[in-house]
Formats: sequence, C-alpha cells, structure tokens
Amino acid sequence: MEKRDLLLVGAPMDAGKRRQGCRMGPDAYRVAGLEKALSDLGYSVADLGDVAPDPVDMAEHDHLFALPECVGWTRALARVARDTAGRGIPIFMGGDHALSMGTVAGMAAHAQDQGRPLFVLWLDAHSDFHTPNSTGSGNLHGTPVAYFTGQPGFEAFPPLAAPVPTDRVGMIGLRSVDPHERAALEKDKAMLADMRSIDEHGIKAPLMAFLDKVRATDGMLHVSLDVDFLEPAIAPAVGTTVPGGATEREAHLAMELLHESGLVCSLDLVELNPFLDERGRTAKLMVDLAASLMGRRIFDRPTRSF
Ligand code: NNH
Ligand code: MN
Ligand code: MN
Ligand code: MN
Repeated sequence: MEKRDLLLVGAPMDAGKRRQGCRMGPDAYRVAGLEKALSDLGYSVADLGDVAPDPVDMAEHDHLFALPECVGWTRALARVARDTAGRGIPIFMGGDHALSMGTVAGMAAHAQDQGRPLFVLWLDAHSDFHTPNSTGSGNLHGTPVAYFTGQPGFEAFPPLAAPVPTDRVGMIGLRSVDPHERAALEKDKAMLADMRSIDEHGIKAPLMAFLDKVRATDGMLHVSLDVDFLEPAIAPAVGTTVPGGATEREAHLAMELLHESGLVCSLDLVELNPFLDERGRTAKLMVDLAASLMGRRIFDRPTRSF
C-alpha cells in the first residue's frame, strides 16, 4: 500500500462538557512525540496547527452547555476535514468528543465527493448517541453519533451534506450507555460490541466483521478513538473513566488490524485531558496506538518508563 501523507490537525475543543482540560490535548500529543512517531514510519507528516471555532451569533442555551461554541467548532472542523481529506489522512488531535460532529460531517462530505460511502468506527465506553432532547447532562460530547447519523433535534447545527446511516457505524468497547441511547440504538442497525462480548469472543471478531462490511461496499473508514475506550488504570487522563475497558494489548491489536485493512481514511484522538494524566502516560499510550494504526510493527514499540 502506498503511504499517504499524514496531516495533524489540532482541535483544542473543550466546549463539549463542563469539566475542562481537553483543550491541552493537542499540545500533549505534540510533547509526547506524535509527529516523530509517525514520520519514523516513513510518512511525510505535517502539523497544520490548531483550528479555532467559527464565530457564531447565537444565544446560550439553558440546558445545553456551550451550544454556540460547539456549533462554531462543528462548522470549522467540517470545513477543515473536507479540505484536508483530499491531501492525505487527517489525524484530529482533540479536544473532547464533540469535535467528531465536525470531523465526521466533513469526512462524510468528502467521501460523498468521491462517490464512496463513509463508515465510522467508534471506540468508546459510551455510545454518544444522545440528542439535544434526550441528554440529561446537557454535555454535547455525548451527542456526536446522533448528529452525524441525522437524528432529529440538531436544528442549531449545520445541516449535514451526507448523513452517515446508522448501519455504517460500528461501536466497540461499550459499557456505559444511558437508557435513552439504548432505546434509540436498539431500533437501528449499528454494530455494537460491548465489553462483555469482547471478553467472550475477543476484539478481533467484531472488528473483522465490521471491516468486511466496509470493504464489501468500497467504503472509507473514519476511526474515532475516545481515551475512555481504554482501561482507566492504563489511561487515567480522561474525565469520564469507566472501569473494565480495553487492555493495552486489545487496543494495539485493534490498531494493527485496522492498519492491515488499508481502509482507514481519517482518525480522531479524543477526550485526552492532560490535566488528569500521570507523567504523560496516557498521551504516550495514545501516540503508541496511533503509531500501531499507521503501521508500526510490534518489535518496534519503544521502551517506556514512567
Ligand atoms: N452519556 C454521557 C452524557 O450524556 C456522556 C458520555 N461521556 C463521554 N462520552 N465521555 O464518550 O453526559
Ligand atoms: Mn466519546
Ligand atoms: Mn467515552
Ligand atoms: Mn448521560
């Protein structure tokens, strides 16, 4: 497979929830050496710097936290995703998970321009399938999948050029899904692999089944990796830890299988809160996972001491 250029895009978005710190994420990835880890694999890598939200003239909402800023981020990131996707593989360094409203909307528009379907792999403890009407917390980082699949209630947000049908979404790692989300997800055909099924069947089985679906329709695959997909003991730098997450080995295996598929067109690294990290271990683990996803071989993993 020919090596496409990698484009690092900082998205220091912190508006998707009340607890702050994810705005430091892009710089933590830079300090942890993301660019070098990827260029060592033989890619040409460019750090495009940080995106800023578009200015939006809209009143604050009384339940949804920072709605105008989230709308501004969605506009800006959808545009940047669509523009960068033609030049290589964008890697969005978050930032909280509300940034995926923009990145997936933009990648879906790009895929549509190519006449190909976009699929989304959601690696997360949570399904992020709330709508503005169903969210109890009012935190919009719990809503991106509902937005980009075209569920109702997102009238304040930019209209989608190309909604991603729910049967093109795969979720792996689930272990904290609210009743409203569960009810909505049960009605549709998203592929859901919770931690219980991963314990029973391993992480390879659901992932390969999903990749087969992507390949069968000549699809492009966007991967959205939430830090809380991982076991909190190895990845403490996230505000919404849920015990019982993916192990380091499961996560690396998933990344290696994704690399071998050759299907990945774009990547979100989200929810890293460096304020909560221990000596950078979570940022470094995320860098190592990104490197595995881009083809680092197992014997080339760095020795790490914390
Ligand atoms: N379900 C939670 C809520 O509605 C949000 C989930 N938090 C996340 N998502 N970290 O990945 O507030
Ligand atoms: Mn999430
Ligand atoms: Mn999560
Ligand atoms: Mn909730």
